[in-house]
Formats: sequence, C-alpha cells, structure tokens
Amino acid sequence: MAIYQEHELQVVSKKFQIYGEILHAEPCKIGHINETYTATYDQGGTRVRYIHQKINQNVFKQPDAVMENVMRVTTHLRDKLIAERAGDITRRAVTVVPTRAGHSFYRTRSGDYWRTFVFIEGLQTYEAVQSPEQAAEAGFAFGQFQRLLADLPGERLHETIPDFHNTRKRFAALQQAIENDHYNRAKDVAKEIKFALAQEPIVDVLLGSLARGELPERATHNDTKFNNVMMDVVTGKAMCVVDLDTVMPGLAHYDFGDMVRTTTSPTVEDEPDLSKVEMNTPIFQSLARGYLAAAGSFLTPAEKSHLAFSGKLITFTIGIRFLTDFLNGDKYFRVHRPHHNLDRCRTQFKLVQSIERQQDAMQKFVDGL
Ligand code: GN1
Ligand code: MG
Repeated sequence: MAIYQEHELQVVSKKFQIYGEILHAEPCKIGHINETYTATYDQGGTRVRYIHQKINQNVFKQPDAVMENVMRVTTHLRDKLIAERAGDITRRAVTVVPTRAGHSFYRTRSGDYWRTFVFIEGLQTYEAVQSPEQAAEAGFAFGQFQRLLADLPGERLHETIPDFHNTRKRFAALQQAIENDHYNRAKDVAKEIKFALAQEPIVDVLLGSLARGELPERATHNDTKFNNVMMDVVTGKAMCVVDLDTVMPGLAHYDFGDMVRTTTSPTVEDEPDLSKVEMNTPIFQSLARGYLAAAGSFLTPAEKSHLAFSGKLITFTIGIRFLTDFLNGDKYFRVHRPHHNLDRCRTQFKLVQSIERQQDAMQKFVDGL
C-alpha cells in the first residue's frame, strides 16, 4: 500500500468544498484497488468526517469517465430516493463533494486523481456475513440499486473497464499468464491451474446468452462484494451501496453472482483454512429472497433461470483473476502477505466446487420464489 503522504493530503483537502480545518486522516484498509483515507475536520467546533480517495490509474485508465458515471448514478439515485420519499437520503446514497472549482475530482500536478465523499456516520461494513438476515439485507440493497438504475436517463454508461466480467477474456488472460510464467510460479500451482482449465465449458454460457439476445444488458454495480454494502450499526439494515467505480453496462448476474461469492460462505475472502469454505444453504436462500424482493419485479424468466449458475461463474471468474495476478507477480490486487492472491484464489475455487454440488437445489429454490 502506498504510504500516507500527509503533505499531499493537506494540499488535496483544501481543493474541495469543505469548510473547516483538517485535523487528521487515517488510511482505510478495505479494498484492493484505490487509496482511501478517512479524514476528520473541525467545522465550527464540530468534528465532521469525509472520505478522500485517490483513484488507481493502473486499474482505471479513464478516471474522468469513472467520475462521469459516478456523478450520473449518484444524482439519479438521490433523485429517485427523494421521489420515493425514502428519507435519510445522505445515508442511503453516496454524496460526492465537489472541488472549489466545481468539479467532481481534483487532478494534481503529477496527474493523480482525488475525489471526496461525505463520510456516512453510524454505518459499518463487514468482511464476512454474520447471519442469513445480513445476506438478505445485502441482496435487497443491490437488487434495489439495480431497480433504481433501471430508468437511468441518457446514453449508455461508460465501460470504464472494458470486458470486466468477460470470463472468456479472463480465461485467455490466465492462459497467457501460464504461458509467460514470468515469475516461475506455475509449478507451485499446478493443481489450481488444472482445475481452472477444466472449467472451460462454463466460460461462455452467459456471454453466449447475451450475444443471442436472451439476456438484457442493464446498468449494474459489478463489484457487489459484501463489504460494499453499508449497514446501520443500530438497526442492522443495509443503507448504502458504495464503491461505484465499476458501475457500467452489465448483466444482472454479475451482481448476483458476486453476492453469492462474497456472502454464501461465512468466511473471509482470503480464509486460509479451506475446510471452512462452503456454500451455506440458509444464507443463499436468504440472499436470493432479499435480492428478488427488490429485483423480482424487473428480471425476466431467462435472467432468473441463470441466477444459481452465476454464483459459480462469477466466483470462478474472480478466482482466475487472483490466480492470473499471482502468476503475473501480484501487480493488480493489493497484497498483504506472500501468496495472498493464491490464498484468495483457493477459497474461490473451493467455493466453486461447493456451489457446483448444490447448484440444482439452489436454482430450484430460486424458481420457487
Ligand atoms: C476488487 O475495489 P475492491 O477491492 O472492492 C476488484 C473486484 C474484485 C475484488 C475482489 C476494479 O474490488 O473486481 O472482485 O477486488 N475491483 C476491480 O475482492 O478490479
Ligand atoms: Mg471496487
């Protein structure tokens, strides 16, 4: 992780429409991509917090396009929530704080992009699910997110990371990494490589349905990790979906699949003890129930029929991304220990196997909802 540069943050903090003086800032460890700080300001004797975040330009090559998407989506969400009289609006939708020049981001002389969000008090995230109820909350929150974006006006959102969930391209990237083997690591992961390559028959299933026009493209979140939904510390209700950088055109399945990946095994993503990693039926059922309570109104029968499968496919897709990054020398995802990406890959593959065994029962449950 990049070192917190106090001076840089002091300079950056003055560029935004924040009234008051920055007191201190701490790095936030959640997330593998961007650099995030929670900053405390003094505003007329009251302490107020904001999030400052530096966009990772190795991952997001067009930060302007990212911020254009984020502004469109947050504005639309806020308008819809107001129209639906949701109340507590600034705790239900992310608020971008503009720069003093009125822009959604500040670009430093060296070309870094910084943006600022209102810190939402009284909410928290979890790295692993604590109960089926929490999974239902997360499912509902992301289903609601898709529902609110269904009538986003204007042109198609920018594809800020083209082919983000294109499993065929991710598979090809893995094949390339195995062939290059620049770090001489392939020999240590023969088992994982064998497993990954054997899954080729599932790679094109959703892409094929999309190409044949059987599945509609939607505006989707695309990074629906459980820790991207913030829950109220008192009521336990899911309040706000965060991390909107990958909001772009996609399939509903990318979101549901990533929720299955990150909620149905009540373990952390890098759990070293694989015996704990299992698809848990009551959690899945709650998740599906919560998601469909919000998304059931717009999903087509064809979309519904692929929901259980999407859990397996997206878990597999993220698994091969971790394996690819491990083979490529850990260049993409931030790692905190040796073999970190490999540990992450192994939990994904274990979960793929567990879903595989239960997929028919999972889909049957979804069909009955
Ligand atoms: C990354 O931003 P963060 O850490 O939530 C990644 C996701 C992966 C996830 C795996 C832009 O998400 O696609 O599913 O790690 N985001 C990007 O934990 O690549
Ligand atoms: Mg993210």
